[in-house]
Amino acid sequence: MAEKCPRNGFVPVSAAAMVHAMTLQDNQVKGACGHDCPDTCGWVVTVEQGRATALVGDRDHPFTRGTLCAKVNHYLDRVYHPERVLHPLRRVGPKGSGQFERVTWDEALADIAARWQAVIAEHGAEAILPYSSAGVQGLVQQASLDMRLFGVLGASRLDRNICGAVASAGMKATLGVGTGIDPEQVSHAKLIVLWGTNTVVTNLHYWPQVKAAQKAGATLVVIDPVRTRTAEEADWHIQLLPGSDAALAMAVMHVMQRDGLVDEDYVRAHALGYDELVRKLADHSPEAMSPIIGLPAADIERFARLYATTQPSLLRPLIGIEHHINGAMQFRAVSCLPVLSGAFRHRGGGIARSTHALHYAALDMDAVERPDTWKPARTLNMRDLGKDLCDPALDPPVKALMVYGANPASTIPNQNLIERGLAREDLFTVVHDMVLTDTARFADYVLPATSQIEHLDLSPAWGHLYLALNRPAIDPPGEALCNTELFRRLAKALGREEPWLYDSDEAMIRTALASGHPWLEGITYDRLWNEGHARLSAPEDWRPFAEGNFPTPSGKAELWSETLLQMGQEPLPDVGAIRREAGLQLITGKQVPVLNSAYGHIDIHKKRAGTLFIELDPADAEARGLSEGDLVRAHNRLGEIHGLCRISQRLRPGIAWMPFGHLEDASGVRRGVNVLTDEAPTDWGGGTGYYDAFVEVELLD
Ligand SMILES: Nc1nc2c(c(=O)[nH]1)N[C@H]1C(S)=C(S)[C@@H](COP(=O)(O)OP(=O)(O)OC[C@H]3O[C@@H](n4cnc5c(=O)[nH]c(N)nc54)[C@H](O)[C@@H]3O)O[C@H]1N2
Ligand SMILES: Nc1nc2c(c(=O)[nH]1)N[C@H]1C(S)=C(S)[C@@H](COP(=O)(O)OP(=O)(O)OC[C@H]3O[C@@H](n4cnc5c(=O)[nH]c(N)nc54)[C@H](O)[C@@H]3O)O[C@H]1N2
Ligand SMILES: [Mo]
Repeated sequence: MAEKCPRNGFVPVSAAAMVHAMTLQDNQVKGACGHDCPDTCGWVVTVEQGRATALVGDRDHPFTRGTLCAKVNHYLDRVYHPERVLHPLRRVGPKGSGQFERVTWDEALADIAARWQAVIAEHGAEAILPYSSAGVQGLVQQASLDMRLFGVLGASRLDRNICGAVASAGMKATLGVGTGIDPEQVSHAKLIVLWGTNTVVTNLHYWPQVKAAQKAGATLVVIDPVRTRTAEEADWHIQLLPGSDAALAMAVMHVMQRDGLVDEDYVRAHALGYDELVRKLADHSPEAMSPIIGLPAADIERFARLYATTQPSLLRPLIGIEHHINGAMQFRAVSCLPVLSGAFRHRGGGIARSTHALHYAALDMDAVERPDTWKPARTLNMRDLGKDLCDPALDPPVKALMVYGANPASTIPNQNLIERGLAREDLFTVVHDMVLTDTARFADYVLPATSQIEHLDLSPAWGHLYLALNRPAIDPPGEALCNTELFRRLAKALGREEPWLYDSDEAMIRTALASGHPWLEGITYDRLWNEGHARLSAPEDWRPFAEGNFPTPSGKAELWSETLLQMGQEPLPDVGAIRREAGLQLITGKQVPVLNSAYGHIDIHKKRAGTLFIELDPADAEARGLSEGDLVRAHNRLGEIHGLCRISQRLRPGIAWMPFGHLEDASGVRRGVNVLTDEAPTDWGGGTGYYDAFVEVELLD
C-alpha cells in the first residue's frame, strides 16, 4: 500500500523521501523539467514558508548548465497561475462550455468508479480508452500505475505514435535501433547536418554544442524547407521541398556509389543488400531526383560530395521528416547514409536521434509497467481519436475516455472531428490536468494535477545521456494529486486488491534502477537524491556501430530488409509516397513561447506568441491579392482557421507556415492548426503526416 502522510492522507512520495526532503541543507531542492522536450533541464527550486519563490537552472547539470528556456524561466507563473485547476470539478453546462462545479475527491472518485463499472458491465472493459502522452515526461508520472490499472482492467490500449515512433520505426529498419550515437559526440564532428530540426527553438541546450563545433571548424548544414532561425546560422541551408528527404538521400547514395566514395570495406563487412541497392540507385541520379527535391542537380551533387568526403560526419534529425506520410521511409533512407560513408567508425560520426530508448533499455521498465499482469485488449491509434469517437461501427464503442498528460483536442489531427466526438452525450470523459485545456472543456470530470515541483519522478532524457531525479519541492496546492496517486485512488475506488496497484513512487524508481544494466552501474536512488543527476555509464568514446553489431535480424545494417518485405513495404530504401495536392502545403512548427499546446494561457507567453498568423511566400500572397497584416482564412475540406497574413522570405512558393500551439485563432475562436490536418497515416510506424496538410488562403470578408 502507499505510505500515508499525517498531513494530507496519501502523498506521492514515501515517508523516507519526506525525511530526506526535510533534512536537506538550506531551502533549495534539485529537480528536473518534466516537459516533452529533448533537454530535460536540471533545476533548483527555492522554497520559503512552503512556497516556491525561485526556480533557476542547475549550474551543475553538464548538459543544460544552469540555463532554462523562455517558458520554464517563468515556470512558477504556471504553478501559481490563477486559472490552475485546484479541486475536482464536475460538469454543469453543455459539453465544451467549460462550466463546472467543485466537488470532493470522494464524490468524484466514487462516481467515476461507478460509471466505469457500468461501462464494463454493459460493453466490456475495452469500451474504456485511456489516452495519455508525454505531457509529464518521467518514469513514474508518465506511465506506471496507470498502465498497471488499465492493464488489469483490460481497457483498450493506446498506440502512442505522434512523436518519435515513426522515426524510430524507420531507423530500425536500417540500423536495428531508433537511437544512434550520443548527441554530445557532436564536438568531434567535422560536418554536422541538422536534418529537419529547428535546434535553436526546440533543443536549446544542444545549440551551444553545435555552435562550438562549428566554431572549431565543422561545417554546419541545415536541411529544412523553411529558413528557420537554425537555418539562418548554417554554413549552408538546403531548402528542399517537404517530404523529399528520402529522395535526397537516394541521390546522395547514387553519387557516392558512382564516384567510388562508399566505404566499401565497412559496407561489405557490416551491411546487407548493397548489390541490390546499387542496382536500384542507377535511376536515382541527382538529375532524376532534382524535380522531386526542388533543387538543382548541381546542389545535390555538391552536398553528396561534401557528405561523402568529410569525416566524422554527424546527421541529427528530430521530428521534421517523420511528420510526413513517407516519414518512416525518410528515416530509413537517411539512416543508410552513415552506413555507406562508414561514418560510424569515427568518433562523432554517424546519426544521433532520440536517446529515449537508451535510458529505457537500461531501466527495468517491465517491473514498472507490469505487462505480465495485463489482460489482452485491442489497441486504438491515438492519431485516429476523432474517427474512433465518431465511428458508429466501432465494437465496442468508446464509452469512457480518460485523458491525462495530453491535450488531444488541440494536438491530434482533425480537431473538428475530435470535438464532435468529445461532444457525444453518451461518452463519459475524465481529464486530469493542471489547466482547463481544450480537451478538459469537454470533460464530465476535470481532476487537478500536480506540477513538476510537487511530485517525485525519475527523469530520463531524450536529448542526452543524463538521468535526473526530480524531487518534490512544495506540497501540491489545493487538492491536486500527481498521476500515480490518482491511479492509486482510482484502484481503491474500483475495489482492486492487487498490492502492486499501490506501490509507492520511490519503490518503483528503486526497482527500475535495480535492473543490473551496466549503464546503471553506480547510479543509485540515493546518489541521484543527493546529486540530482548522473550520466548513464556509457563509455566516453562510445561507438556502438564502429564494428557493425547492428541489432537487426541479420546483425548487419539492412540496406535490403526482409522484415519490410514481410510487412508489404518496399524492401530497399526508396523515395516513398510524397503527398502533393492542390493548394499550399501547410507546415506547422513549434514556437519559442509555448510547449506544444501548453503555456498559451499565461499572459507573458500569450503576448510573445502574438495573434495567430499564416505565413506566405511573396509569390503566393501576390497571386491571392494578399498583403501583410490582412485578416485571412486558411481552409480546406476539414475546417478553417483565421489569422493575420504574414509575408516572408523564409518559405518557398507553394508552402505556408503556421505556428503550432496557439489556443485561439485571430477571430478569438478556440481552434488551433489541427483543424486543418487530417489523420493521413505514415507508411509504417503508425503516425501521421502533420506537415502534409494542404490549404487555400483568402481574405476574410
Ligand atoms: N520551444 C519549444 N520547444 C519544443 C517544443 C515546443 O512546442 N516549443 N516541442 C517539443 C517536442 S514535443 C518535440 S517533438 C521537439 C521537436 O523538435 P523539432 O524536430 O526541431 O521540431 P519541429 O518544429 O516539429 O520540426 C523541425 C523542422 O522540420 C522542418 N520540416 C518540416 N517538414 C520537413 C521535411 O519534409 N523535411 C525537412 N528536412 N524538414 C522538414 C520544419 O520546417 C521545422 O523547422 O521539440 C520540442 N521542443
Ligand atoms: N499540427 C501539429 N500538431 C502537432 C505537432 C506539430 O508540430 N504540428 N506536434 C506533435 C508533437 S511532436 C507532439 S509531442 C504532440 C503533443 O501532444 P500532447 O502531448 O497532447 O501535448 P501537450 O500540449 O504537451 O499536452 C500535455 C498536457 O499535459 C499536461 N500536464 C503536464 N504535466 C502533467 C502532469 O503531471 N499530470 C497530468 N495529468 N497532466 C500534465 C499539460 O498541462 C498539458 O495540457 O503534438 C503533436 N501535434
Ligand atoms: Mo513531440
